[in-house]
Amino acid sequence: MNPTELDHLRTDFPILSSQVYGKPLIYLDNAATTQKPRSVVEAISTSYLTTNANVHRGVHHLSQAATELHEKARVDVARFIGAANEREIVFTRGTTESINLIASAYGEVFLKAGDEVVVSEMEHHSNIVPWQLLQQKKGIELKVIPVTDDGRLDLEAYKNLLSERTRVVSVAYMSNVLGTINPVRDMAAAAHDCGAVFVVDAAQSVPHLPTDVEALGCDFLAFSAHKMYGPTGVGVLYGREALLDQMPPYQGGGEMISHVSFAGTTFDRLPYKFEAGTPNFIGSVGLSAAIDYMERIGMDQIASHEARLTRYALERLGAIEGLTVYGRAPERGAVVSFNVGQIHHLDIGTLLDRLGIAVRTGHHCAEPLMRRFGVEGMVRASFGLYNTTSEIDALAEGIERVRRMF
Ligand code: C6P
Repeated sequence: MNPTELDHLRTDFPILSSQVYGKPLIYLDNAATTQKPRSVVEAISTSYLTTNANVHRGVHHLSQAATELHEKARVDVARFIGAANEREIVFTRGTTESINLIASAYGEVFLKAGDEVVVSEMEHHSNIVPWQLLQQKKGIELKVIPVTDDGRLDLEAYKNLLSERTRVVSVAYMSNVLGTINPVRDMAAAAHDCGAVFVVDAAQSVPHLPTDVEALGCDFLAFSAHKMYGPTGVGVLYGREALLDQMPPYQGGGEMISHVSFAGTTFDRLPYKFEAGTPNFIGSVGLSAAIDYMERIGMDQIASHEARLTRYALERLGAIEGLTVYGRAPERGAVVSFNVGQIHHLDIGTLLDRLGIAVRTGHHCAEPLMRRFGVEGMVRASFGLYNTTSEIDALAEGIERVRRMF
């Protein structure tokens, strides 16, 4: 993307030209949630204004129009991530719900006391706590892949953790703290060799890298629309059809049944078996518009723009006296986490905010990883397709200003 293209693209996001405390907004909290382009907001408002009706239920025109849009979104998602068909795409509230669904429904049928689930030390709490809940319910064991000093997964340790007791391996494709891109394809192959299924938490990778579930060889993959320029409240669970078929429903209610009687209930076909209640059919349309937006720019183009930004940020921030960057993996995405000397991360975030710069501070929902690096929290700058190198210059200058205040 050249500067003119980037300037033009930024006009798709009206919020980026707003001001905070009289300063131009510099939004560097994209790993938490991205801003939305006009086309996504318009798709949502057009749905509400022209095709709003509950899906899968009505014979009337509006209901059918809404159903068509909702199901088209499923087809778009399937194509976007290379799924074999749309029966493998379950709409959820987001990554968190997708992983809870796997732990609960897959765990219900396929896991028993003594079976092992492998996660890593760099996981978001969403990929730890659902497995701990299963541990309490079923007596499974949780094994943890350690993280090296430079922020990679220790792959030797991973191989040693795998055994015939391993039933599930669940790891992030890209760390929300270190930016590390994990070699999930090779890790999936190793998990399969010992008969385990492989789950990918793709919350941070889907917005930044092309995704192909077949090439990755994963069995499940989870992500959220709001981190990829889409709306909040909708996300995706991809699952291999053969596995989803054998799993029991996650929740009961309308939409997910075939027939209900007090003698017994039968469940609907895939993917509806996992979608109890009125789905977020406006959200799915927003997600479809977000995919369309990203595809029009091109995932390769997004990835290379963000790689350039990340390299530049590492160079600029790395030159600041007393600044420690966490994570130095060669394969990494658009996230840079750091601390500056003894200055509290919250103070840095608060003072940067006064300069109009939005970053995230704290444990980033990854407390075990904070413990691994011996800190309570970090400051995190995370980039999206609309960020610029001059915003990174402003961040670096802002950090220098903060540093001089202490
Ligand atoms: N990370 C961040 O600022 P939800 O909340 O369900 O959309 O996504 C959860 C989640 C799962 N896995 C990873 C790797 C994530 O980064 C996130 C969300 C945000 O880092 C909010 S804590």
